[in-house]
Formats: sequence, structure tokens, C-alpha cells
Amino acid sequence: RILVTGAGGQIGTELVAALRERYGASRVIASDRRSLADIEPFEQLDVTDGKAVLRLAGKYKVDTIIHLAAMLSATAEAQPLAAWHVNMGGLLNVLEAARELNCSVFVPSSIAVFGPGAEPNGTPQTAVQRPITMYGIHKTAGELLCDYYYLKYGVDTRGLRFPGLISHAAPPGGGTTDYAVEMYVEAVKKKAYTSYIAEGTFLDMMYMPDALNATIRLMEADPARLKHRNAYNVSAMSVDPAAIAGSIRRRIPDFALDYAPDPLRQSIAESWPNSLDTSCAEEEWGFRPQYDLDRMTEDMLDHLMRREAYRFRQVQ
Ligand code: VAH
Repeated sequence: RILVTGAGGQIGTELVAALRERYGASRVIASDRRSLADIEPFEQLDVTDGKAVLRLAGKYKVDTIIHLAAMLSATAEAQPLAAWHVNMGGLLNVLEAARELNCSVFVPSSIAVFGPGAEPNGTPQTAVQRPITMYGIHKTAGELLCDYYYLKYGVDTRGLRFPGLISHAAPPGGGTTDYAVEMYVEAVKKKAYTSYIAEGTFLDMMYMPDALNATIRLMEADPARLKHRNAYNVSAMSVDPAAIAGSIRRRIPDFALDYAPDPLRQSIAESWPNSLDTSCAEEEWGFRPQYDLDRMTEDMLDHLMRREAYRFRQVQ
């Protein structure tokens, strides 16, 4: 059985569905701080309550915990102490439960673990990690904590350094890379978008289906092949706002993009790499993204246009 924390978030919303598709609904327990109506079996769980984490994992005798509950980069920068409590306290509670119950653990890391001083182009798996954001500090400390629980207690911890994830199913919350999702949504609604990330700011991105497949593939990988466990560089493309706009214009020729950089999120984005080297993930467990920018744009716009048309019919 698998326990997913943060099941209502941008990744959780789609990962729960993908896991249930693959392993059967009854084997995937969705949990979240907020109550989520339409996904059973569901349990309300605040990951900062260690006893509750242990009790829930024990109740369902889970063998794997997918720990997605966290506060993302911009939110963490705005509320650093609350974010420490959730991101580090929650992770420690999950690792302690996994140690006691002998569970495997998946913890998403992020390109945010890299700061100034790391090679920005083709950032290697083992580049220096001196993040200058609270979120990056949480993710770096999280990687070290996951490695510690593996080395000291034998807990099977595995993670991925996710780039910006783009999806149409659930609105992302509080990230820096969310501008990319907003651009697609606004392109369909208004054929125009004002980006809070400046022109020429390149970031790693990946379409959600590739992120879900990478997560499942990593968790099913032969542990003997894993040298970098926590956590693998993964990415599908390195893009700036203009590149995404150009791809959108293949379907919406008169789409207009302009810029109003937000100082906080622009400074976060500038401290992150432009593009990651993903060769370790490719070699150790066969990471291979299927969506490039244009294929992602096609799929995103298909889904968003269908939804917009449906909504339009509803109000007729
Ligand atoms: C964020 N989407 O923007 C997350 C992610 C690489 C960025 O960690 O905070």
C-alpha cells in the first residue's frame, strides 16, 4: 500500500490518479491537510503531527510513503519559519515513520538545491549546493536527511530534483515556475499574458506526465543500480518565457506576451540553474522524458481549450 501526503497539490492531484491506475485504488491512500472530496480512500493528515503520520501509515500498513506535502519556493520565501516547520518537520516525521515501519520513501527535491556557484548550464548531478532561498535550503537539507536515513537506518529513500512542472489538471501553488502554467491558461482565456519572470530567464521545465512517469520508474528501479538516490537531476527542457510564447503562437498566432518582473520570484529564478545535466538519471534508471516544448504545448492547449469551451457552453 502507498500513502501519498499532499495529495491535493499540483503533483499529488495527478500522481494519486496515476498510482491508482497502475496499482489499484484500494492500495493508494491519499492524504492532505485539507479535506479532498472526490478521492477515496482519503485521510486528513497534517504532516507536522508526527504521531498522526505514524498512526496513519500503521493503520494502512503502507510499504511506501510518497511525501509531497510542502510549501513551494515563493511561499516559503514569504513565510520562512512556517515553511521550515512544514517542510523540515513534516519530512522528519515521514522519515521517522518510515524507519519504524520499514517503508520506502519518495521525496521530491528541486532544481532549487542549486544556487550561485553551481555551473548554471548543464548543471552536473554533483554540482555544489549553496542555495540562497529557504526552499532551496529545505530541499538540500531534505536530500541530506534522506541519505542519512538510508545510510544509518537502511530506509529506502529516493528522490528527484524536479524542475518547474507544467500541468493543466491542478493549479500550482506558490511556486516560481508557475508563470509557465499561468501563461497557457491566460493564452486560452485572453490571448495575452504578463510574465512576472523577465525575458531571457531560462529555467528547467517538464510536463507533468513525464514527472509522474519518472517518479514511478524511480520507485520501481532496481535499488542496486541507484548511486545518487537523493536526488536525481531530471528535466525535459530549458526555456524562457519567450520560448513558451513562441510555441503557443503555433496554435494561437496573435498571442501577446509582455513582462512585469516580480522582484521576489525573479531573484529566486535567477539563483537557479538555466539547464540541468540529467545523465545520471538516464544511466541509473532509464529516465527519458517524452514531451518536448511543442508536444507539451499541444497537449496543454488541447485540454485548456476543451475546458474553456465546456465552461463557455455552461454559461450560455
Ligand atoms: C517552485 N515548482 O516553483 C516549484 C519548483 C523548480 C521549482 O520547485 O517552487
